[in-house]
Amino acid sequence: MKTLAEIRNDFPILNAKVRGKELVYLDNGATAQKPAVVIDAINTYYKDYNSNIHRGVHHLSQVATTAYENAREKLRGFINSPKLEEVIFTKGTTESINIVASCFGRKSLNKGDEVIISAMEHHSNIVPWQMICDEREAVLKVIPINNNGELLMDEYKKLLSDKTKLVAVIHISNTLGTINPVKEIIDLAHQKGALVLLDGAQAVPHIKVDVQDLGCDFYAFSGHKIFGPTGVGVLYGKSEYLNDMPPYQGGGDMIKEVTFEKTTYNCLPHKFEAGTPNIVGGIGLGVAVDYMQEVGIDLIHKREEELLAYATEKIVKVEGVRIIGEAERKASVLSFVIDGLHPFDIGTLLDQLGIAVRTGHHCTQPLMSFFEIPGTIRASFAFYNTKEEVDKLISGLERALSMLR
Ligand code: 7TS
Repeated sequence: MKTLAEIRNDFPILNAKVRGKELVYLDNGATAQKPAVVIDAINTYYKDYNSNIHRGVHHLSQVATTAYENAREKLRGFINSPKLEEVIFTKGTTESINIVASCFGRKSLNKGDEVIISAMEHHSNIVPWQMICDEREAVLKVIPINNNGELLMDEYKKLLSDKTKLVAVIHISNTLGTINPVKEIIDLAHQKGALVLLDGAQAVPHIKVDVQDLGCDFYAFSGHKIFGPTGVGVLYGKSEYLNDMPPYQGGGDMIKEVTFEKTTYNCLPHKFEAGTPNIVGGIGLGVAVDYMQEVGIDLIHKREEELLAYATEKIVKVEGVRIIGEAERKASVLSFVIDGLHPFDIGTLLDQLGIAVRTGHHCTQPLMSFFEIPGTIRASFAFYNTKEEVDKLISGLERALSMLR
């Protein structure tokens, strides 16, 4: 088992100085830092075997293809997908959700059909559904939440009907940290014959995700939030549904045969992977999930739970602080507001101390309206963060308060 010091040593950027201060990186919800093994893998690809993949007879192309397809297998194992073909490489969560909204929607949504999302969705799990519902004359329904930031499951049950075709919900909220009861959500939807997509962008960094155990039909996540490169992510989907959906984009790689009269499409996963993909991104992401598994998801979860408990206990003692998101089951996301002060001003002062937090609406504007706030200050922790960093956040906040008040 790696010690905390060893873990921190694996991430070169954690030794950086920002504005002359030691970096305190608490913006992991936006993007996580990268371990040296991932950075090295990217470097090695470009130095030693940069080449386009699939159908290449030459050596480098074969090496790159093998590395890319090995990475797919690693991701399959990471989420325990039963079939390799059900793991589609995308640009990230946003693209994964757009693929399902667009392709499932065009095939299966008709006038009067219903799609259910929740009040705590990221914009990327709202807007694609608004767009396709608009186009298909389907109706979008929203599961409400309580003041702690938990879904009202009784209301969800009332929304479900024979008209419900798909339920798309966030697994863990990026703004509130709420861990949603997704198994129950899936079971209830399936009883009505509706499919379920989970936005797992904030879940895969923190907890073990097993798509077979969950029973979801689609699962979307981004590589950059799990210590991999930007511009790559995954859409998991059950092959029976992916096979049934039309392709997302047309182009190279997604075809079997093209004539001017008729084109036939490639098998999964290639049908949804038109054009040259983010080859180095996929390879880097494979290394990132290897790294997470080496550290151990259980250790990651345990360390983050401790950090969240420690930070929550300390922050409630800061004068005027109100935590936004007090669900019973929470991941290591701590959003808060401070009476009379704008989140942006606090964020700017913390930045002067080398402390990186995120301020604003976190791409969840409907949630901000619900809580009647302009935004929050959000500290989001990864397993490489320390209690000393939490202490620096708290003393930074106190300093900011004494200057702003
Ligand atoms: N879904 C959730 C739950 C997210 O947290 C994010 C990004 C996305 C989808 C979109 O992911 P992308 O990789 O496709 O952009 N969330 C955040 C955040 O909380 N702060 O910056 C980005």
